[in-house]
Amino acid sequence: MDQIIIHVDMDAFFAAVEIRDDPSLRGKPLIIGSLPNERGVVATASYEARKYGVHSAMNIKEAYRLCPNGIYMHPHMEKYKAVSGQLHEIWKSYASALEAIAFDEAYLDVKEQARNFEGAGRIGHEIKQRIRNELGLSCSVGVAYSKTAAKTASEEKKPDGYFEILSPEDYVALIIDRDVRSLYTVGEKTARKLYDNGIHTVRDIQDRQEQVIRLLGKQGRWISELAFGIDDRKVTPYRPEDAKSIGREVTFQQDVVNYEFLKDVLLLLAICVDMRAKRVGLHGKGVALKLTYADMRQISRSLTVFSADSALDIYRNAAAMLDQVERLPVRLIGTGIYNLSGEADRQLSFDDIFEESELGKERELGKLLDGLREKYGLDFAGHLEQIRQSDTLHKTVEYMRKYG
Ligand code: TTP
Ligand code: MG
Repeated sequence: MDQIIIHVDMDAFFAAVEIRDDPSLRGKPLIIGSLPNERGVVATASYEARKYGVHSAMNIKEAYRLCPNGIYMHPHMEKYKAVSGQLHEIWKSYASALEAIAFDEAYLDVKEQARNFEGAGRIGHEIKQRIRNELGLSCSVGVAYSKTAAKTASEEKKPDGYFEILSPEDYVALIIDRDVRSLYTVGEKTARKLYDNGIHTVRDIQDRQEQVIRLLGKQGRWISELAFGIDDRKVTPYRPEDAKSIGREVTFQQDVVNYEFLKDVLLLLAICVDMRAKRVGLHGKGVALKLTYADMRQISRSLTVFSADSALDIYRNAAAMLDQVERLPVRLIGTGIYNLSGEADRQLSFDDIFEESELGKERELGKLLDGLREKYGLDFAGHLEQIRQSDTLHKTVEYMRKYG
């Protein structure tokens, strides 16, 4: 047994913190996000609200239609961030490596501390107990032999859950008849490709490995392995606050409401970040997006990726995260990479998985820049080196806004 991994995920995190701080909310359908009369989406909902069908990322109007008697509240990010810090302190004390993948969610490598799965079970229960006693919150814990299995385990008995998946055989037995989307990295797009070919369940992937690999290239190989419970990814120490990162941001002279324009800006920022990373010889495994809204509220999103070794990777991931946020006027936007290391991940790189060559990425990037040139009448490709300078970047962005 190479690894013993615990995955912890807080239950209805933002909502749970609000309920803890105002017990009169307990037992009620609580929706954190926009208010029904605003534009925007649901960040999260209490389990009582979920019974009405309300869920994260749902349009707030739709949530209100389903749950008109719910209590609607804006998020208090500073408060959740503080709780996240307290969670880290607890988690850290049990792990030789801690990989925080969100405010409320982390992988812990507990092999040294636990020695065996019984020990890991004790640690898992103790973490739940301490989070309840010290922070007044509930979480779900998964104990497993791999990251994928640990995440699946923590979801299994949510909320206030505890579950173990101790071998690839147990993992496979659990998921074999589930939809292909229960496999890590299988999102909507990949799933559709599989469905179109009559591959619906994990069992189908097992039975038709060759076809899956033909269809999806190296990603196909990866998900075929996952379908048999194989996942050797290590817990990579990461704590958003401490991580070394490379980032670029711009503050606009006037708030921006056009999100397509924000994406164009992200492309330039991604190029700057990538140039810097290449210059210092660092590779990133996470992409972050940062926004300050006109009301000074700041949000950040981050995503662990297999590699962020090209401007295109950074841009695509940052743009995808931008698609998820509340569409309010924006004062500042930034993107960056984190989880830096001097070596590209040889185990499993983005290229291995998606079989997209560096050349392909360069071409795609070229196309995107051509798009900008047409839209704004600026020859970006020839000026990338200058755009790297903060002043020029800022001027370019303001120019684009005026003439776009
Ligand atoms: P999740 O862990 O996905 O959700 P949750 O903790 O609210 O509920 P559960 O784990 O019990 O299913 O996300 C953690 C927090 O991140 C969540 O409380 C709010 C925030 N969030 C958003 O703001 N937008 C989103 O689309 C999602 C998924 C989460
Ligand atoms: Mg959660």
